[in-house]
Parts: sequence; structure tokens; C-alpha cells
Amino acid sequence: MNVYEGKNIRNVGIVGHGGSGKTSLVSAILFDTGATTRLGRVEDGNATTDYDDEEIERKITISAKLAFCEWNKNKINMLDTPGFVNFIQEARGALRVADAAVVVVDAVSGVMVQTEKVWAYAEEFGLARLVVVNRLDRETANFERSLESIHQLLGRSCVPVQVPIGQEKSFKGVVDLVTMKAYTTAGDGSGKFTEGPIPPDAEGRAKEYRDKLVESVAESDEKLMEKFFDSGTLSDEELISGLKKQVAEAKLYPIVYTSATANIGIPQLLNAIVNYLPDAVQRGTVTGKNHQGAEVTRKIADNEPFSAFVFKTYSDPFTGRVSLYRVLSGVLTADTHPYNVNRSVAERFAQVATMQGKTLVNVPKLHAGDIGAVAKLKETVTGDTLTEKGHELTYPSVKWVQPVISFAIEPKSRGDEDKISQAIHKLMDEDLGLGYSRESQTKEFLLAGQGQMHVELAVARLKKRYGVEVLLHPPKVPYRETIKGKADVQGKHKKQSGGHGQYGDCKIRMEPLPRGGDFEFKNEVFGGAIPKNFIPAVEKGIQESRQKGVLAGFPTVDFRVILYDGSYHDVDSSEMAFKIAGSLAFKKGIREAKPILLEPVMNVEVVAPEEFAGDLMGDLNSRRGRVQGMDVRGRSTVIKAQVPLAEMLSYASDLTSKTGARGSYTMEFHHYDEVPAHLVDKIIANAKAGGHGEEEEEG
Ligand SMILES: Nc1nc2c(ncn2[C@@H]2O[C@H](COP(=O)(O)OP(=O)(O)OP(=O)(O)O)[C@@H](O)[C@H]2O)c(=O)[nH]1
Ligand SMILES: [Mg+2]
Repeated sequence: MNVYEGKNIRNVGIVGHGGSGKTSLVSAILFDTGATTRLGRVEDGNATTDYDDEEIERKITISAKLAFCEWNKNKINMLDTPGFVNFIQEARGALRVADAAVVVVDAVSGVMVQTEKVWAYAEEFGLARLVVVNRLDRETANFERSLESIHQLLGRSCVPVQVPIGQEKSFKGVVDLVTMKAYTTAGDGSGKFTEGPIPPDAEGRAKEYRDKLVESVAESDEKLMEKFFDSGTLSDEELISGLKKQVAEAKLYPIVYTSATANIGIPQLLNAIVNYLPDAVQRGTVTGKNHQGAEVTRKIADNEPFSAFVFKTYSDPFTGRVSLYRVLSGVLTADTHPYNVNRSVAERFAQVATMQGKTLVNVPKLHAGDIGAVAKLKETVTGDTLTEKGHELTYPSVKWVQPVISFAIEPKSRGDEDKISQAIHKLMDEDLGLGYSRESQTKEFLLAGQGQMHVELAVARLKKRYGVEVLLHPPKVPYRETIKGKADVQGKHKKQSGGHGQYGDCKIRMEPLPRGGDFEFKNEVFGGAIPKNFIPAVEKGIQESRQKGVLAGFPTVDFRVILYDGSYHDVDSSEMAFKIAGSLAFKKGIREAKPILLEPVMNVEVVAPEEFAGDLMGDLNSRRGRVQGMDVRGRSTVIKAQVPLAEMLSYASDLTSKTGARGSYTMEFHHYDEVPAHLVDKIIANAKAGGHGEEEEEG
């Protein structure tokens, strides 16, 4: 393995919708550049970057992986990322450290939901982008249609720098619109190709798109524009340098065409990466913070003190704990003594290395801009900064989105709670999209993640790695109780037989508040019927008892209490006695005021290919959902609906099986609504069986 300086390194995040062929492209690249001797295949479980058991079993990428190749005296670091919605945050994490995004689009289905999402991530980080239209060998793959979808959803700044020669079964190469030469593959999967004149059947299209390319490049630069108007064209040098500049500035996004599994167009893709995408030092500087929290910039250069950002740590069955980092300044050698600024500890590097899929590859040194790997660091976790001692700074960690779905977990064997919590926290160190908490109302432990598969995977890993087994339950729905009518009641607590007695007496009115009104307490006692110092005790009694409603033990909300009268005893009255009186009045009053159950209703947005729209709307209706609208986004349909949470608990897996994993959804809380009468008894019975229900009455 040669050593490369930053100007000869490209760091690319390979991102795109699930199944567009990212992992297969990495395999083809590694094979064509001689890094592997066999073309790895996702199907056969031997793709270099899909090596985890769970990935091989599911045939999808679950976490971002590093691989690298050497091409035309440059090194390309590739971060292969997942496209499946549950793991899409991994793509964002990878783009955080990449200099460019290679956005893979399926030639058959065009731009899909996750394509748009990763595009937005690249936008957020201001990254250069190269669009790869892959799977062009497939039936119904189509050059024009895929371009239309790209233009419609990613914008008109995406411009072909190639046109394909043939498509579907007859796809056999590409015409480069800069050199205006044809690159035709041998057709045996070897990746070998011949350079030659443009075949007659591709000539018309090549000329048309060459003109469009020249125009696009000229349009975005004043000087080139002038030249273009004067002479009607640009020289090849002007075209290349103009293109390069505008790609680096994220103003133009070149499009290339491939088939990963048939190994077509791969060397030309590599040329595009090396020729057009920015190198590892091109952005010049990075910004971090010093000990005082002030911003400091550091040059991405070899002659600066060493610093690196750890963008991922994970446990690997082969090497143990692995940390991936990007060297942002200085040169890392065996003599460097890295210091973890976030944890304030020195870390010992067992090796200077990089990662080829699951294999650690030692290198003599890593220059500023390069990406490396190290095994078995003791303290370092994702998001930490390593520097030379005396030159400390921290780089901003990437923020992960909140989990979207949570499940109640229960240890299989009692007494495992502590072990489970420790193991979960270890998982969370490497997976920032997980969450763990205790629900205060139901007292359940909740494991939260980006989707059902994400949470199930975490449970599988708990067992495999840490030997702890948990049962996964859907979380309990946080129902509420409220009243529909009014009440006027008395709560009297009196015990005056022998010794010090107890006496508290209050009269209250109750009335409903609008949804979201929670609770109000009004004091209208006149003339000292209840002494002032006991009035807060009445309110406290009501506050405490409303936490467990009278129907099924859910918190009671959206009502007002007006305390208007009562009586007291000079000796026997106490705060405690008035608290109990308040609680008695509450329970009596609620029963009189027509108590009802409320359930959370969610805003749900489902995205799926249009052929599923009818079926999915019917399904949402059968879940008591109210469909509020339908939209078309590319070739996908977006359905918006409001659905009770109780009906959505198994939606993730139902949607996957209904759409063959091509649908996805998001869901967030919207409002509480009354539970329909025919469901009330069942919910009350369930709640009581599950330990909810009324408490013993005091006093
Ligand atoms: N015909 C054809 N099939 C392809 C091509 N590229 C990938 N595939 C197949 O498409 C499927 C998905 O490919 P992957 O490489 O796993 O896709 P991915 O983008 O890595 O998927 P995720 O990791 O789940 O996001 C596999 O069955 C591949 O064999 C291609 O160019 N042509
Ligand atoms: Mg993959």
C-alpha cells in the first residue's frame, strides 16, 4: 500500500436509496483496481463492505464501512453507506467527513425518497456531488426517464458528462462527453474495455448532450460565458477546468452511467471521481473549538500539529473494537502520541492503518486529509477528537436525529436489568441513533431507534455480543382520561373517635377544559369557610389523585376544579386531612362528570411507489385513520393521514410486507382524541391486567 498526500486523495461517501447498488459498485471498483481478485457479490454474501452476519442475512448494508482503492496515482477512500430508511443516519455521518458525495440512483426506479434525503445531507454539508445512474443493464432501465427524474427531484444542475451506449441487456459502455470517445466493455464482466470512436447509434445523443454540457459549464462562469458567445464553444481545457471548479463549488453535479454487477462503466466512474471531485486538502481549513469554547481554524496540511476526528467506532467480530477517523491536520506515524481531548486521556495506537472492509491494512503513515482505522482504543467513542498534546481542539460532533419508534423491553431472566442497561449503553456508544429511557407513567424500560428493524437489530446484538436476552414488547399507548360533563361534589374526611382527630371538608365544582388545557385550579372560597393555609392542600390532594384516573388509572387531564366551600375544625383540621378531602372530592366528582378515555392520534406520512397507493389508503382506513391528502413525488405517492397510535404499533412490519420493503413512513404526535365507545372496555380491562387501575382509597 502506497502512501498518498492529501492532494492525491479523494474521500467519497457513497450514498443513495436502498438497493441502488452502492455496495455492488464498491465491489466492482475494488475488483477493477486489483484490490480484490474476485468480483464480490451481495447475493453471495462476499461483497467487501457487507460482511456483518446481519448484513449478509438481510442482503442490505446496515452500517457505514470504509474501503479504498488506488487509481491513476490517486487513492480513493470510499465510505459505503446504508440506503434503508432505518439506517440512513449512517449516510449523514459518513458525509460529515467526506469531501464529496457519490449519489447512486437506480436507472429503473429513478430518484427515490432516500435519494432525496441523502441529497439534502450533502446540501447541508455543502458537498460536491457526482451522480451515478446504476443498474442500466436492467430491464426497463431508461436513460431519458432517469434523467428526467433527476432533473425533477435533484435539480437541473445535474448534467450528464457521459451518455450510455445501449441500455437494458444491450448496455455495453459509455461515451465520454469531454473526450468524445467511446469506452466499450468486453462484455465478460472483467471490466476490460476498449477506447474508440463513437458508434453511429450513439452519435446524435452524444452531440446533443455535449452541447448541453458545454452550455451548462459556460452559464455558471462569466468569463467562460463570454468566450462561449464569441466562439460558440469552449476548448477541452476550458471545459475540464470550468467543470472541475463548479463541481467543487457544488454548482454543477456530473452524471455518469454504470452497471455494477455487469462491471460496465466502472473505470470511467473512477476517472470522474479523480478528475472532477475535490481532493482531501482542497477545502483548506477546518473549524474546531479550543478549551475556552472559542472557534479556532486549523489548516488541512501536513506541517500543522496532528489532529483527527473519530467519526465512527464499532465492534467487529474479527478485530474487536475499531475506530475510524479522518486525519485533519499533521501526519500520523507510529511515533505520534494521540491525546483524546473529549475524554482528557492519552490513547495508544497499536497501529497506523486503514480498513479494507473488515481487514485492517497497515500503512507507514497517514497524511493530512486521509482516513484511517485503529483497533482497540480504550476510551475513544464516536465524535471524539484526537490531537497532539499541547495542540488541543475539538471538532464538532455530528448531531443525530431523535429516535422515531420505541419498544418496551423486559429482561428474560430477572436480575439482568443492570447488565442490560450496561450493554445498551455500550451499543449506544457506537450507534448514536439509539435511545434508552424509562417511561414515567408506565414504568417500562423503552429501547428506541430509527425503525423496527433498527431496534430488533439492537436486541440481536445484545444477545450475540453481551449474552443478555430481552423480550421486545410494543410500548403501551399513553392513554389519558378526562371528563365530558360537570359535577358539583363534596369531599369530607372525618375521623374523630378518640385522641387527636382528623377533619377536612371541601366542596368543588368540576368542568371540562378544551383539549390540551391540562388542569386548572380556582379558589372561590369566601369568608374563611376553609382557612387559607389549607387551600393548597386541597389542590395537592387533587393533583396527586389525578395522576391515576378513575377509569383505568391513566392521568386525568383537561378539566378545571373550582373550590367554593367547605368547613373546618379548630383542633382536628390539618393539611393531611384537607389533602385527603380533596382527593375524595376528585374521585367522586370525576365519576359524576362522565369520565372518558383519550388516545393519542398521530400525523402519519407514508411514501411508496404509486402502485401501492390504493392498498395503503384502504389499510390506513381500516386502522381508523383519516386520510388527509395524497401527493405525487417523482414516481412515489405520499399519503398523509391521522391515525390513532394504538393502530400503528405494528405498522413498520406491515408496511414492509405490503410493499416489499419499498414503502417508508414517518409519524409524530398530533393530538388526543376520545376513544370510540366500542373500544373502551377492552382498554380498561387491559390496563387493569397490566397493573394500572384504581388505587385503594385513602382515609
Ligand atoms: N442488474 C443489476 N443488478 C444490480 C446492479 N447493482 C446492484 N445490483 C443488485 O441490486 C441489489 C442491491 O445491490 P446492493 O449493492 O446491495 O445495493 P445497496 O445500494 O448497497 O443497498 P443498501 O446497502 O441496502 O442500501 C443486489 O441484488 C445487487 O446484485 C446493477 O448494476 N445491475
Ligand atoms: Mg449496501
